Amino acid sequence: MGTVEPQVAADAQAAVTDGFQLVIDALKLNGIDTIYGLPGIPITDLTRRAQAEGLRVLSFRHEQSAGYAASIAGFLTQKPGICLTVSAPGFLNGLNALAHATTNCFPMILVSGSSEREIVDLQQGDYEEMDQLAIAKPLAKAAFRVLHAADIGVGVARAIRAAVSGRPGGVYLDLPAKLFAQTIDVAAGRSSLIKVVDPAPRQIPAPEALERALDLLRGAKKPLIILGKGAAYAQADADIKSLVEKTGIPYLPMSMAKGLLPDTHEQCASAARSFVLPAADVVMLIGARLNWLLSHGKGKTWGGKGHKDWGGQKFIQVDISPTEADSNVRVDAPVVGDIGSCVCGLLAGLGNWPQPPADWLNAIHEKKSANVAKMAETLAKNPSPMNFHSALAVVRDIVRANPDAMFVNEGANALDFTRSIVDMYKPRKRIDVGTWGIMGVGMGYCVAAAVVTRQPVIAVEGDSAFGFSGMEVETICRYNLPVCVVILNNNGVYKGTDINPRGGDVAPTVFVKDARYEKLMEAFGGVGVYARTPAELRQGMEQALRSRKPTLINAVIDETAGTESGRITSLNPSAKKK
Ligand SMILES: Cc1ncc(C[n+]2csc(CCOP(=O)(O)OP(=O)(O)O)c2C)c(N)n1
Ligand SMILES: [Mg+2]
Repeated sequence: MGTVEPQVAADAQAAVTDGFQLVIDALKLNGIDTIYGLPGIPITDLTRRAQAEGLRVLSFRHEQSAGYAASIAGFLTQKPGICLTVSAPGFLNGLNALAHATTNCFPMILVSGSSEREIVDLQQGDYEEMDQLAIAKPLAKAAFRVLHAADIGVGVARAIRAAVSGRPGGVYLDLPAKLFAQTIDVAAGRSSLIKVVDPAPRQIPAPEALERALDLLRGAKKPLIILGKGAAYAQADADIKSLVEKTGIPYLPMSMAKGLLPDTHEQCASAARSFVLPAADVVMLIGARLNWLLSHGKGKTWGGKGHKDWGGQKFIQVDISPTEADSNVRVDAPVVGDIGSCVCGLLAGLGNWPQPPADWLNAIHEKKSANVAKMAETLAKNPSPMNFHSALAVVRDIVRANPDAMFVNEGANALDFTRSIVDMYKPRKRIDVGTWGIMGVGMGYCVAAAVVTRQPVIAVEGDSAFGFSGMEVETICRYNLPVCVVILNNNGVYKGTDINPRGGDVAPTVFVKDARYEKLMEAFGGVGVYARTPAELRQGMEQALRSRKPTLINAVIDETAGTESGRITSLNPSAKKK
């Protein structure tokens, strides 16, 4: 019988599982197949074992990029994007993305290893000592710590529910080093795991709220619909399109809602934005908040006399959160529920819907036509050096020809001009700086967009914006992702012409002149293109989309072309001083 003994021992050994394994099992059980992270103590073996178990583990050069990737994966998939970091400094590098996810309502879980509780709590100076849970809490929708292997299932389940239910957000999950090596009985481990049932339950709006909203909208003389990224997140594309088309109401897409209906749709009022906002009498917000991006629903943008005066509009607000209404101005008809259920309810109640008054539609049409014609004239010019417009006329054509490509955008002028010039044709294609106007999301977004959608990715980046995540071009090359980065290079932040009046150092907004960013991509085996004309840019982009090779096009833009802060010059305190 002696020969059987090793088998018994092996069985006995196999009859336990550990913290590493339970974390992996819990994620897999809940359909999570990708981890965005950066290895090191105490999570290196978690990344190795996750990969060995068939999870896709994408390693970044900086946790911030991994975090942004996870956050946008959450936006695109409605499943929490997982960012995995080491303790203290790694955790802090990921924290920006966690806060970004919470602010933008993207479901994400920052999973971070942490140091020994006993030492951290007595502040005895552990390796990478930090009370991470306390620091994460105010920046996250929820924050949890797991101390026992048997609780990993509950911890992961709670994190998933918190991230995706109701208004989605960033969740922090703290896993101390000791947890990973803890062993428990395999059967007990298995039964401790939870497959989350209905993680983001539908929230049905009240019938009277729908009726109130429809009554208000029906009586409007100058109705307007504003679609926010909450509407894009909801994946209720067909119903949203149907609601807009059946009501015949003009609509404005917020930046990341572009493409929910094609920007070329006849009801799209983007080209007449500064006309419709002050003129509208009833505005229905769908998954859009009245924050700074909509001038808080008041002030001159909305036809108010002073910069804080109400313009007289009545608002209908369709939102998942009951506390969103009245955040800035009175909301006369809040409709609270998930966007899909709300839009479905509104559609059901339309009945014999009267089309909006013709004079309203005609006035918008007139403004639109005039502005579109003016823009066409500007875009047709071919100045030398190239400016934002002549470069973006090329990008606009390429996106029109490749409507399935994902589109990443950050910068100031590089953002604002692109948003207004480059039309989107399909939902959730455009991903950008979001609620905060944050720089640094670029390359992380590119990685996640390529991995999640398997579509080619086009990124239009300011040269400053690109710098925040530029090292991730190595990540893009390593995973051989079909990403075409276009840097609109104007030698600096806003423009490259500032002068330091004292001489010596260059001005704070100015970079090295004629920097050759394309060589960064070549350094890792990708394709670099130096483009000084629209024709060279077009050729580079077409080639990149054909080859699906990682490509970086350094598009040289007139360094005098930008304006201070792009389109938000008015937020600069110096502008307020006047
Ligand atoms: C994390 C972060 N840091 C700083 C800023 C301030 N900021 C706004 S736009 C911008 C860069 C603008 O320059 P660039 O990307 O080159 O765009 P350009 O206007 O030159 O086209 C900066 C630094 C920010 N928004 N986010
Ligand atoms: Mg610039």
